[in-house]
Amino acid sequence: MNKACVLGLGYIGLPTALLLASNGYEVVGVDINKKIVEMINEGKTPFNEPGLNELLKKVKSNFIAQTEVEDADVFLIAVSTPLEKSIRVADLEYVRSAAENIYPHLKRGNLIILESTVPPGTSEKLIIPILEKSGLNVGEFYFAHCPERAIPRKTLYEMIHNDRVIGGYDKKSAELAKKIYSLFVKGNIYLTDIKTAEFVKLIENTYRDVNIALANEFAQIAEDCGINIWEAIKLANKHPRVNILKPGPGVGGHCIAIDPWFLTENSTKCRMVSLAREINDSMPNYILQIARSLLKGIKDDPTITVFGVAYKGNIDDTRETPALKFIRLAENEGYKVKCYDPYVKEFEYEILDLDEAVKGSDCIVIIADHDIFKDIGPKKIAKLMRSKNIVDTRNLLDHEKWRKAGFRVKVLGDGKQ
Ligand code: SAJ
Repeated sequence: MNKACVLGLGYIGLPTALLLASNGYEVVGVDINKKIVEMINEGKTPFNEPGLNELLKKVKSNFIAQTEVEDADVFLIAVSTPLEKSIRVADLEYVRSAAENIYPHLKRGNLIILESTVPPGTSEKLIIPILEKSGLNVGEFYFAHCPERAIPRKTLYEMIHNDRVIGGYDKKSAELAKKIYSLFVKGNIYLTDIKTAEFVKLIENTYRDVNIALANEFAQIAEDCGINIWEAIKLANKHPRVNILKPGPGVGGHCIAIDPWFLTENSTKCRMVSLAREINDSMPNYILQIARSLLKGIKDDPTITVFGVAYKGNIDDTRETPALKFIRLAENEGYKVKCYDPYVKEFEYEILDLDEAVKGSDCIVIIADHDIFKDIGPKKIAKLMRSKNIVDTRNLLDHEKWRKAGFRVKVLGDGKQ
């Protein structure tokens, strides 16, 4: 087996394809988006990820991007699985279509690996039957699910160093997939059945979502109790078995804000799972409540400046960002909203430069915790703003410095202020 066809050249598919190519595979990367394919073939990556550009240049001789699937020994599916938001059901159209595009090329002995996150049972109920339209039965071709685990900004590092879980249709499928991942994975590789692997991925992200929800609830309780949650969490985490996560303006990103809902498709017992989602989804409303208290009395075009529209700090990714909900809610209440984000190039709202974004504004609200915000001097900003208010939802800034420059500062979860 030495030729792979990777379907989906996004945040997971592209780095995986390049890692395979840099480890001896001849790789064809497939994406339906012509623009992305052209960019990649010109040696440019469509998103920022440390090390990815360099890797793309390195594998030039045995990697090509194109829009059509072709024959290969291994087919790896890494397309996205969005959520149909109004009904909270996985939209499996892209994985379904990937399988439809693969089956005409399937030959006995080929291996198909699904990396995309799916509700438990999807591989067996939906994907394998499509692949069997090739006239081959699973067993004649091999099938494995190996959910991705890499975090943006550290994707390549984590793809190489994290442990992986592989669910195989049978032992041979799992072993074949393991052999391929072993080419670049330095972590341990654990084998199981397909449905368990699908479930494991979902409970990993749900675990994080529930724990962020707990931190967000603690932040609100702390405010009621006159406690600073950031100090309290730091102290609680000195306990050897406690590790409370950080409160914030809500959970974004393509995975944690979505995957927990996939668990709810086959079970009616997802109470904590759903509640955590709702708590995290309500955080933009809570942050607006804080901003509203600072903006009281400003009648003439009250204006909010959002710092950081990315879904988290130091990245340019705005998928499912809580900033969007915050902005919509603020606009619905009649606030004018301006955005500043030094990382993000494309967003539903115009991204302004710093001076323009704060000029005439009444309140800064930090949504994404970009470290670069710590270097901003409050004195200069104070001169440009109409009213000097700031809401720090990430406990990012040196608050004393901002207070000295005349700002009223509200920190999420600080009941002492
Ligand atoms: N967040 C908080 N408080 C925290 C940690 C995170 O509010 O203490 C927020 C972030 O600001 C962000 C969201 O949660 O809006 C998610 O960020 P994240 O860093 O927790 O995770 P992602 O979405 O970037 O990546 C996750 C990872 N999953 C886990 O850590 C269990 C990653 O390993 C997965 O590969 C990825 O989802 C995925 O693609 O499934």
